Amino acid sequence: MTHFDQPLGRLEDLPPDYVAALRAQNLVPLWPSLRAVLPPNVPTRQTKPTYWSYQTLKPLLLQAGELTPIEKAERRVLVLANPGHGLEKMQASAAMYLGMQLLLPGEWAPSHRHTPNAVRMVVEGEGAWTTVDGEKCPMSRGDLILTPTGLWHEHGHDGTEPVVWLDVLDLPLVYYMEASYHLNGDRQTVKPGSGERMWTRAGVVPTPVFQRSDKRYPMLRYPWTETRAALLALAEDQPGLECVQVTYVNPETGADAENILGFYALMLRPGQSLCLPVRSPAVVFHQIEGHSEVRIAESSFTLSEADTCCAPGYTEVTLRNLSSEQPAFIFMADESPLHRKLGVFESRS
Ligand code: 1HN
Repeated sequence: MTHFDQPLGRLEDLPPDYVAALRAQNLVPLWPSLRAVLPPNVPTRQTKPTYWSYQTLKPLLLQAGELTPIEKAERRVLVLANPGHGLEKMQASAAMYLGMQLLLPGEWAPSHRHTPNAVRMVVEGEGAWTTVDGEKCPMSRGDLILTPTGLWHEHGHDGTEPVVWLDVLDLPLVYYMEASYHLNGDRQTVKPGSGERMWTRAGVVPTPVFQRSDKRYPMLRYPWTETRAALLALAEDQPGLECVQVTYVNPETGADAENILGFYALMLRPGQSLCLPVRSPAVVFHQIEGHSEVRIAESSFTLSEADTCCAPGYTEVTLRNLSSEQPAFIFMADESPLHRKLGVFESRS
C-alpha cells in the first residue's frame, strides 16, 4: 500500500484542546477535509437531476399575478431551484439560476442594470417587449433575448394575454464572487435599428463606411423563426448529421453570445435518440417544441412543451424525441464558456 491509499486523519483523531487552539486563531487542519474538497476522479456535485413541469408551475405563477402586484415584485418570478443546493440558494446548478417570469397586460418592470448576465427564453404570450440598451425587442415564443452584464433593461406588455418567459442568469456565480449588485434607472429612450435585422445573415455583417461594429453585444434578440429555420436547414443539408445543434453567438466574433453561460438550440429528428458526451459543465434543457425523454444518469424525465430540467456535469445524458413524425426542439444553457475560460473544461467521451 502506498501512502496515497491510506485513509487520512480525522478531526476526531486530534486532541480537542488542539482543535480549539487552532480555531481561536482562525486556523483549520486541511487533512480531515482534503478528500471532501478534492475527491478522486469525479467532482462532488450538489446539482441533482431536477425537472420542472410547466403545466404544474403555470397556475402557481398566475396566482402570483393575483397575489403580488408588479410594483411589489419588480420582477414577478418563480425560481426553479435545485433541491441539491437547498431551495433558498435559488440555484439550478453551481453557476446557473433559472426563473419563470410573468408579465400581465399593461404591466411594466422598470429599467435596471446589474452585474450578472441574463437571457430570456420566451415561453408563451404575445405583445410583451424588453428594451435592452435602448433596443426594443419584441418577445415571441422561442425568441432568445440577451440582457448582458451592465446593460439597462426593462420589460413592458402591450398585449392582452399573460406573457411568460424563462430567465437564465449566472447569478449564483456572480453572487459567490461577491460581485452581484444592481442600479435602478429611468425609462429608456428607444433607439432606431435592431441587431436582429442587421446581423440575421451569418455570412455578411454591416460595415457602414467599411467599419465593423465595435459593440460587445451587437445582437440582442435571436428570433425563434430564424433559429428554427437554421436547424431545419442544417438537418436537411446534412442528413447523416447526428447532433443538429446551433450555438447562439456574437455574429461579429463568433464567440459565445455571453461571457459565462453558453446557449444552444438542438433539433432531434423524429424518433431520434442522442447520447451527449460526458462533460464538466452542468446543462439545462428546456423544450421549445415537441416531446422528449431526457435520461440523466438514473433519472428519466419527459419534457413536454415549456418543461425544463437540469443535469449536473460529469453525467451521462441521453435525449430522445418521443414523436416518430415531428422534430423536437430543445433550448439548452450550460456553463461551458465559464469552464473553458477557467481552463477546467473537460469532455470524457
Ligand atoms: C432580473 O433583473 C430579471 O430583469 C429577472 O427580468 C430575474 C433574477 C435575479 C436578479 C436579477 C429581469 C432576475 C433578475
